[in-house]
Amino acid sequence: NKDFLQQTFNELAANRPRNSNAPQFSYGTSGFRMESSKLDIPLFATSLITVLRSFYCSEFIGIMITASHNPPQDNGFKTIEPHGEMLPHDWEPHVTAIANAVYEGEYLNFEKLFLLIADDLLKGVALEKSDLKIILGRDTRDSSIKFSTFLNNFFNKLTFLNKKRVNIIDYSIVTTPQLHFIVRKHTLNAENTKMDLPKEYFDAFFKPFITLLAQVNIQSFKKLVIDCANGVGALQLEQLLPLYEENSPSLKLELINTNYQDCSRLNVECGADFVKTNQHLPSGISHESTIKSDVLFCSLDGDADRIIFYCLSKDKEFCLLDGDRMATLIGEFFIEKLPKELLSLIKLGIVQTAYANGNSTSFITNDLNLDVKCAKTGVKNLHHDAVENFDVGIYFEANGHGTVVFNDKFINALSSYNLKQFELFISLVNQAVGDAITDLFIVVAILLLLQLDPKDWFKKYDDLPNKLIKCVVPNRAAFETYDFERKLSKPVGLQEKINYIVAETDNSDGKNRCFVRASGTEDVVRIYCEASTDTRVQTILAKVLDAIRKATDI
Ligand code: G16
Repeated sequence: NKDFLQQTFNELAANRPRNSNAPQFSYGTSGFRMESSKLDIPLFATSLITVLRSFYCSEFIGIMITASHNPPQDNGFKTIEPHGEMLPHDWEPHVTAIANAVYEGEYLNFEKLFLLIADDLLKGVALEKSDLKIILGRDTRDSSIKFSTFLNNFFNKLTFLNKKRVNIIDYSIVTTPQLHFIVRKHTLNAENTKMDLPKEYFDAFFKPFITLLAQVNIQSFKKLVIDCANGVGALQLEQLLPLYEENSPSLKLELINTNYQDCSRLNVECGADFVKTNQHLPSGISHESTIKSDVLFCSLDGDADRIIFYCLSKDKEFCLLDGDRMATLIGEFFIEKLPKELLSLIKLGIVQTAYANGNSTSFITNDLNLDVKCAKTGVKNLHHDAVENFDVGIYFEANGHGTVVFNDKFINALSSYNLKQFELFISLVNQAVGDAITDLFIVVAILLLLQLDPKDWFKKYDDLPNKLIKCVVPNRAAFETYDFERKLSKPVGLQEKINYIVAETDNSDGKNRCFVRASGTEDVVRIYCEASTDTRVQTILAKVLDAIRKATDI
């Protein structure tokens, strides 16, 4: 297959500059992600690492084509492991290296590089016995169809040339968490043929949700308005709604921003990222909804892997119920519903990132008395830390991306108590990955089981005023961090300036906090700041922005 691979790579790389101006690709926070016209080489690199990974694991490997919260013109790819996790950290540099093959004379050094990597990674793997097993999924973006067609053609051609058995299962348009779920299901069930994904997914999570709803008295709120970001979440929830209504629950569901057919509207003025960053309602919320006080709102993002809740106070003020609030709510629910004796046997804790509001971290430590860990941005990092540190690990990024993971020790301990409703509750959790739809079920179930009004959920603690902004810089790779991304080691001298700005702005209560890091999904650096007043936040941000501009000569 060597010639075929080299030829494909050369074709895709035909326009790649031969000098140091060639773009540098990086398999970042969530795989490759950028403006879709630049993605040909990253797509090829992703398909090759998937081939190697499938041979290595001798199992199905998934590829999801999505740029999630990014604007409609972007796209991206990430691979999914047999049990639903992300690509292992130590394989990331290899896929990055393949994408960054450079010219040696007339030819790209791709072939040499790829063979070296393949030899190294597949040492000791009995290749003659392994078949290629790949599962594909995509979001609703226009460019996703083109990439999906390339992958299908490419893998099929590989079969033909290599006389290997290739099993490609294409699930077409799915949410990212659904693809994680189905890859895991194929592996666990040793299933080699296409499954009925909507049925499997809804049987696993939706049926227990309906059963739970039938057991509770719906009082704390009467309606849930779901902003679908004009993405794939709309398509999936529209299939679910009639089934939901068949059971005539007294909690009404209303879907808004459901135009997934028009990709130009994806994530525009709506969706989880928009609501969290701007801290206000998305477009499409009806006046009628906002005047009623018993309405809870939520927003999914473009591929339905994150969710943000919000409600309006009696004075119609916007109350954001973000990932920090979901983590604390779930923590509180476990503490309240599990017997003390059981809690004393297990390690229950929460994983956050540097973006977590300082007051949420204090609430976890001081009010919930739970252990809290900080991880680098990226659910893969939080997932890892939750599994490594806790028997029940609750992990959420402030942006609404997260889930809960349990180990066998917890499940065994739980089984010795007769807690049927709690067992039903934990079956709502998609442990493979953060999932907006199952997180929706979890949060609604907890609010109803605790009879907690969303406004009272909001009053559990006060967020410190905060703001997250973006800044376009000439080269975001020049920004390097340490201490879980809370400090910059490069550009040299910038961290000292940020420290000075944070200290010189009125900081009598020591609450000022500001950090800068390069995004792994957008071509920007992100600046986060929190303090006791909005004025302090604005002052710090303006000065830090200025310091970044000077440090990068914009
Ligand atoms: C992805 C990751 C998240 C991360 C977000 C922003 O979300 O899965 O873990 O928080 O990007 O990352 P960054 O700040 O590096 O751009 P999504 O929903 O876009 O897949």
